[in-house]
Amino acid sequence: MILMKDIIREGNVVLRTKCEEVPIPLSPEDEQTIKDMIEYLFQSQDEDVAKKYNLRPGVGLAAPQIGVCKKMLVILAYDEKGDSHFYPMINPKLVSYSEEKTYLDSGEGCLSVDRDVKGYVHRAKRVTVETYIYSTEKIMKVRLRLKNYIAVVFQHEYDHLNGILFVDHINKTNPFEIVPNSTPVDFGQDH
Ligand code: K3U
Ligand code: NI
Repeated sequence: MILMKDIIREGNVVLRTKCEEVPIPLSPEDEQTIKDMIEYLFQSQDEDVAKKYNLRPGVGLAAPQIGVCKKMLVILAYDEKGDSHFYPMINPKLVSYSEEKTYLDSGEGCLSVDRDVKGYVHRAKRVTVETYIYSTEKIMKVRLRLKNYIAVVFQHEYDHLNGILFVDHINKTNPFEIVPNSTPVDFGQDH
């Protein structure tokens, strides 16, 4: 089980390293890594388990955040319409992205960044991703089109595989700068 003490924090070189491709089929060790990442996200979103083990809730996790420099990431999140998205990705590749941009009004957070960093992170509103999707039965290569909030979460996690943190994207002199062609993710009024 992954605990907060196992999460690599800002300042560690692992978070600044470009990750390596994962051989398919997965080695038992790589399979255990992605299973552990999946388990962390489910447990961190379960109020009772999170409280018991003092887990910070996450909607995404990338392998370097647990000290493994390999191209694996998991997303477990609800989009702005309330639909659930679960993507355990191996060797994801961002193949295209929109010129139109989006950002989270509340900014972004990161399990690897303990400080509260304010400011907007402008990201592509739509992305196309080619990736292997992990399941215990079989690993499938797919092409996914992600938009709005889920596209933001994907790009945050994908950045981790390339040694980039969300703080790198925030304009230092004007953190709340609005760039051309960028609109906030619309969560409606109940969010
Ligand atoms: O955004 C977070 C959240 C948690 C529970 C419910 C709703 C939202 C927590 S921060 C988070 O999940 C990071 C995870 C990280 F650091 F490991 F990558 C991912 C993320 C946060 C915000 C925007 C995009 C991605
Ligand atoms: Ni992060």
